[in-house]
Amino acid sequence: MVERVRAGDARALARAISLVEDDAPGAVEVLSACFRYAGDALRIGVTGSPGAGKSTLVDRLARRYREREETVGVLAVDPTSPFTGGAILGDRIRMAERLSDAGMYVRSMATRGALGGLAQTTADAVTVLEASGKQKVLIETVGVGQDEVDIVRLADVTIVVLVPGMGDDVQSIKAGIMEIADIFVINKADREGAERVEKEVRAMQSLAMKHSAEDEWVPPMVKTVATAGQGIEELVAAIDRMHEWLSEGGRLAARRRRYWRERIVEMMRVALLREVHQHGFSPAEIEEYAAKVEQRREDPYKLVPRLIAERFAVMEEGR
Ligand SMILES: Nc1nc2c(ncn2[C@@H]2O[C@H](COP(=O)(O)OP(=O)(O)O)[C@@H](O)[C@H]2O)c(=O)[nH]1
Ligand SMILES: [Mg+2]
Repeated sequence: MVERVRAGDARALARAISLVEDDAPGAVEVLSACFRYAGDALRIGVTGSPGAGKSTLVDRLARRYREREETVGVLAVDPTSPFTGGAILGDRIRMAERLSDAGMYVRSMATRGALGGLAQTTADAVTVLEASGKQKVLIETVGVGQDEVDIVRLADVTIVVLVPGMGDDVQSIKAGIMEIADIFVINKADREGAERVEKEVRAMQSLAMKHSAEDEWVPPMVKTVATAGQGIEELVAAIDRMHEWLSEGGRLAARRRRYWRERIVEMMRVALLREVHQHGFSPAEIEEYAAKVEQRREDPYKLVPRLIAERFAVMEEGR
């Protein structure tokens, strides 16, 4: 399967990502095989409020890269509508015309992975996309919860999409998004108030920059009208500049190391949880402990460490 993925076979790619998404048997082997061929793509995260125009932008960016004859993988992560699939369906239709292009692969991720969560599943899907030789991987995600911030961390370049008339949203940008933004896009610049958003972000930037180091990247601001393809060229140029900057002095490597520091710990957590699940602790057993704790026949603060110690003993014996 991995050989076919590497050859760019879209069906094999789809199957491999599904395998990973479902955490099906063989998923780890596929990922491990893919990992050897991953790491060469530029990962571009696009985040922002629902309706900001992320999908429209991603579609435009993807087209532009295809014009430059670069291969593109797109992951649209939208945890806000896992059941109705509203936005996701829209994305699919919009992207459908690109399905016949072998140099491009588009995928919606709407499921939450069993133990690792959406961020891990997305990261794993990116690994598969990279193994397929995609040069640019675009990851679209709604910038709301922690899961989404974790998804963005996996990107080499993070684009934060803002729109005029957000009002209080600018306050929430201050909170977290300011730190993760490498490039600001002010989309829907055809609407009233684009200048105001720009001014507000610049004001926040100049405050933040008083504390920043000399050689730090100053996130540029690009105004776009995604629906009309306006500003896309400037955005692509900004991404290229960021890519160049990252490539100098080992910055990209440092960024990815920082990511892996967190990811490895997260993978350990998941691996441990998996061990715990696999070595007993059936729901019935948990139910029994729950009842005992509720009846105050067990102290959970003593019970859990004891159970863990017992389980580790079992794991050791199993080796
Ligand atoms: N006026 C205007 N509408 C836009 C622009 N970009 C996207 N839209 C529209 O905004 C809506 C949401 O776009 P979409 O890309 O699905 O946003 P997402 O939820 O962030 O992915 C759609 O109806 C788009 O056609 C823009 O630059 N100007
Ligand atoms: Mg979207």
